[in-house]
Amino acid sequence: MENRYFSFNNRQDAAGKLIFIEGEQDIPFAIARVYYICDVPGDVRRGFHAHKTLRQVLICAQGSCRILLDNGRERETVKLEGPTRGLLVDAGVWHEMYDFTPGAVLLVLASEHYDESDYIRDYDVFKAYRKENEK
Ligand code: T46
Repeated sequence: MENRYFSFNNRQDAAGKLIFIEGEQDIPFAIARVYYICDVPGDVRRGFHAHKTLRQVLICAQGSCRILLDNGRERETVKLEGPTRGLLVDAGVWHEMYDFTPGAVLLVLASEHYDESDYIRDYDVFKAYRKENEK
C-alpha cells in the first residue's frame, strides 16, 4: 500500500516552534474544515469507516497514535508522531485510530465540510463499495 506522507515547514528558534501548512500547496487539496481529536483513552479505537469523497491529512500534533489503513485489498498500520509529519488518508480508505499516548492530539485537515452521508461505517458495505468502484 503506497501511503503519502508530508513533512511540513517549521520555524524553530529559542522561542519555540511554528509549523505552517498551506492548502493546495503543502497538501494536495484546499482545506475546508479542521478538527482535532484529544483526550482519547489509551485502550480506545476510533474511526471504523471510510469516506466516499473526503480526503484528509492527519497530523499527530502532540504525542503519538497509530492509524490502520485498509484499501480493501491490503491493510497497514502507521505510527504518527510529531507536528511536522502528515499522512494522507484518501477517499475509499477504511481507517481506525488507536494507541493514543496520554495528551495526544490528532489534528485533521479535511477537503470538505462535514457530511454524514459521505461515511461508509459498515466494513462489509465498504468491501462491496471498493469492489464496485474497481470495476
Ligand atoms: C475521520 C476520522 C479521522 C461533527 O459533527 N463534525 C465533524 O466535523 C466531525 C469530524 C464529527 N462530527 C460528529 C459526528 C459524531 O457524532 O462528531 C461525532 C464523532 O465523530 P466520529 O465518531 O465520526 O469520530 P471518529 O474519530 O471516529 O472519526 C473522525 C471523523 O469523523 C472522520 O471523518 O476520518 O476522525
